[in-house]
Amino acid sequence: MHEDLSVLAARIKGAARLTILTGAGVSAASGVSTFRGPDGLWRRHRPEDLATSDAFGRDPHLVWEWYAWRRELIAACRPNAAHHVIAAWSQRDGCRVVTQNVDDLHLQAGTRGLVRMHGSIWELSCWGRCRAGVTPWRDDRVPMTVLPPPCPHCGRIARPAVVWFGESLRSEDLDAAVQAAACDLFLTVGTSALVYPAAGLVHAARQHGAYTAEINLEETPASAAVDIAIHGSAEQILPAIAQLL
Ligand code: BJW
Repeated sequence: MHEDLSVLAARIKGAARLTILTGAGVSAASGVSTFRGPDGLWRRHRPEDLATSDAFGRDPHLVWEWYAWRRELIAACRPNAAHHVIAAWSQRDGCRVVTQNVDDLHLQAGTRGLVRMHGSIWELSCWGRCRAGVTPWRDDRVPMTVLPPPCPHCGRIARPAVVWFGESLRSEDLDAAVQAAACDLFLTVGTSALVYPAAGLVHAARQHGAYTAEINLEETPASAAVDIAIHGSAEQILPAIAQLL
């Protein structure tokens, strides 16, 4: 294990273009639930009931109750050691951080130039797609007293500005993520590597000739594809690597 950490540390030191892709595992030590796995959100709820536009169209109140509950839980969470190490690395020229997480803990930790592929649970947009409400606005009120909350521009209902299954990513976020895959070192941390297009980025990076690495508690579909897979928790492995730099 120590040898793997030294190898990865040397690669990080030498990479002019470092891209880090993160998933829910990075926020697990902060107390934010992951989606899959024994305690994951999808063990208790079916994604198709809560994380699709069809579900929202059927029952916006139910979907909003779930998001309001998650916002309350996340509001009590703080960035952990993994977020802080990534934030420090993000200050380097050529380092890009792409996250699937909607909790904004990377931003709280001070990560520079973050790409949020799946949006933010702290932003809303207009479900009716009114002209002003297409651009997400910040709303960090906790608890939410009126569900569903109204769009402040047109009075129709607002939705969480997150990306649900079957929805396209915002083109600027997708473009930035795809560009970030053109790098020297691609590090994927704490993601099950099941959800596309994020899961395809490691393969794109390989095609660009990047050295690829994964940090995860367990094997994922990316493990066999990367140059080095380190099994362990992000909040322990990343600080250990940072010490070696
Ligand atoms: C630790 C740890 C610790 C724990 N340390 N590690 C190509 C092939 C097949 C399917 C598709 C495809 N292209 C598109 C699709 C369809 C779909 C998809 O990917 N489906 C698959 C599931 C099969 N994708 C989409 O629909 C996407 N849209 C799209 O592609 O648009 C174009 C299109 C439109 C129409 C048709 C076709 C294409 C959108 C995906 C949106 C995902 N949205 C969610 C919800 C966000 C809002 C919310 O939070 O409510 O995003 S789903 C959920 O999964 C969330 C996450 O960001 C995402 C990824 O999860 P993540 O982060 O990997 O978490 P987990 O829980 O899965 O894994 C945690 C990992 O951490 C585990 O491995 C643990 O071991 C590890 N871990 N503790 C280190 N301490």
